[in-house]
Amino acid sequence: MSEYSLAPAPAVGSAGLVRFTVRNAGAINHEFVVLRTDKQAGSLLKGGEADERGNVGEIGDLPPGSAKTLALRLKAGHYALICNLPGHYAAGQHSDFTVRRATGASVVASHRARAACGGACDPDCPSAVP
Ligand SMILES: [Cu+2]
Repeated sequence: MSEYSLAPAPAVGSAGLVRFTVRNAGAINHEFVVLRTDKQAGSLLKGGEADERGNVGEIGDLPPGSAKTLALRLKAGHYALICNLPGHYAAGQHSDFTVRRATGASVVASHRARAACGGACDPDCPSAVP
């Protein structure tokens, strides 16, 4: 992120543990908020700030030049990544982020160790499928 911009690379992740390493390349403080929402990241304005409904995690004030990592267990779906410091969201500091349903061998492997969960470990756990 930089002044009033936020650009995740890649903009797509897989369900499960998603690690965001957020670097503030700007000259002023920013923050990083992850919202699970069906709305587009640019359609959350409520008054002067973004509506933070669906907040699943955040990094508070991130000083210029610093980086922090936020690890979140995310379900498949659409997310908005925003900075909601006063005026920043309205200035365009937001981005869409998609989490795809995890599929294939990696999921099977990660869930094999807890095969007895019956799907209780995670909504996307293949064990939940009859
Ligand atoms: Cu900001």
